[in-house]
Amino acid sequence: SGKRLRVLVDMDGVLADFEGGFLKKYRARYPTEPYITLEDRRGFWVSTQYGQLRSDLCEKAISIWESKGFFIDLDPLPGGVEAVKEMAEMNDTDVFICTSPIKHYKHCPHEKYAWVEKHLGRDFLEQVILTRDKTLITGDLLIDDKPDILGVEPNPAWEHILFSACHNKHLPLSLPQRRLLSWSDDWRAILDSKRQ
Ligand code: UMP
Repeated sequence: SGKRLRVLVDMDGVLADFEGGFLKKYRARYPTEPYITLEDRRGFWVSTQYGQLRSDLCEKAISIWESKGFFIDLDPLPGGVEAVKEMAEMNDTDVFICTSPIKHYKHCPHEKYAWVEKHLGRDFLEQVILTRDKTLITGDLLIDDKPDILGVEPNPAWEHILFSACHNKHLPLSLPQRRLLSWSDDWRAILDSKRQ
């Protein structure tokens, strides 16, 4: 009983394998340039770490996700699509996919919708929220791999659950922040902990 639970689920790094897709296409396009293995990734911004490796590699990295086909070609992360479908079928539960498009808008917003249609079905397009500021969106939970989710709202409605990724797994968890280690981890218990 009580009110419905609203869960916001991030896309890149949570449902779609942004890091794996990036590295594969970067190495194919720039086979002679240095790269950062997923094991050595640190920090949310791929472009920042590539820029630290060599300054011109920042824009080469950016060229990868600004290219046509980058976002639609991302593989689903293990268990993510299944978890979101199961969540959406749960009683008193609303699920939204909350994702920030890149500012180079030629391909990304279109391909994010196309990815949802391809992997979750046409009806799921109703659940897509594209925003550059997730603090404005109300929800009980936001499952996201970005450690710091900031915007104009200083007190967002949601509790941020940090979804583990190659770039954040070494970070000490700033209490009381909770983590979801993968979609094999107990996401159902996290949802239940927020129900009235
Ligand atoms: N992104 C960048 N630069 C990076 C890494 C990611 O612009 O170095 C993009 C990819 C996603 C967006 O479109 O940022 C992150 O969106 P969220 O995962 O926070 O929704």
